[in-house]
Amino acid sequence: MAKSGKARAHTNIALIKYWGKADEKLIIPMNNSLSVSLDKFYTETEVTFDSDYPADQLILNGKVANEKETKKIQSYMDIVREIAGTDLHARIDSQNFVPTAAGLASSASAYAALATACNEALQLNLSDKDLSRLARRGSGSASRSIFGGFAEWEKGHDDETSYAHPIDADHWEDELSMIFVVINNQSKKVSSRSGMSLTRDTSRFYQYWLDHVDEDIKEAKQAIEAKDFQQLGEVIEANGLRMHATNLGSQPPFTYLVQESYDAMAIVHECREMGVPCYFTMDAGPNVKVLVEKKNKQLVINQFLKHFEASQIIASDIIATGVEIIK
Ligand code: 2P0
Repeated sequence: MAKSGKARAHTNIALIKYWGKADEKLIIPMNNSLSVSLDKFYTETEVTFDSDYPADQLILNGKVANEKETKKIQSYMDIVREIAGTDLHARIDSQNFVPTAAGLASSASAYAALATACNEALQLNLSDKDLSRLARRGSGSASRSIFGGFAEWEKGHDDETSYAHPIDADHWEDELSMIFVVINNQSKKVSSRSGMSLTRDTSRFYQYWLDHVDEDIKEAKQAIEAKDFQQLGEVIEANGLRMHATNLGSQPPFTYLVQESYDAMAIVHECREMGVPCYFTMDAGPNVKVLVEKKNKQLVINQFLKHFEASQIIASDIIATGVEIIK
């Protein structure tokens, strides 16, 4: 008899970054990270286990996935099967909901949704902590997408101890938004997986990163507790830039940032000079994400619209709730 489960998970953006693994296979990070989950970007995944299926099959946005994507999912499903004590194969039907085809689909929402759907289908009754651990095995940032609002991924030291938990912000997340400045990158993409690995192994600045990231986590948590937007903004902007600086110290050096990324950062500075607080962060690509208080969202969007096309600017609120089962 077929066993099915369907779940929705939202993507998250790290405010204090995960950059480098201590264990590549188990996906144990070198440092703690802290994120917010976004309302507008999410993945819905239905998984059906059936003894009639000879192998796992992945359907992505209605199309059979390519060999590389299918192989990655099959390795992940081997982990699920081991935990569940089953040898059933599955059909995985996954839909990404992003406002434009701007490359914002993320492995964070994908693996958080898949882990949750598997938990439901196989009736594993995993706790949020164990769900976060299971999502982590697919992609590190997915450990944080189990939760809404602010979440911290504790690096831990092994499979048992490395998982995320929510940070209680007393509903402060309801007052915040993130503005995405979508910048198309013509240059060859360095995946986050290979970028963080090269940096950990070769960057002359990596030890400095490790030595200071715990201070950033502590300061960000203090700012959340105090609902101090300026304090949070200053620490996340510095942390993001420091992550990108580690890439410049790698052998060979590389960067994800392009001229338009710097143009967007300059607009954030201009907004601050106008007395509107907002702060940027960038991940393994050229897009710039701007954290802003909801009350100032439109002002900041208007500043960006003077320099960028309307199609390049997308705003999302922060979602307070975590993964959901869809019946
Ligand atoms: C983050 N990034 O904390 C950091 C900041 C990108 C820059 O997590 O190898 O897809 O699957 O564990 O989670 C992107 O990397 O990497 C990421 P894997 P993942 O959000």
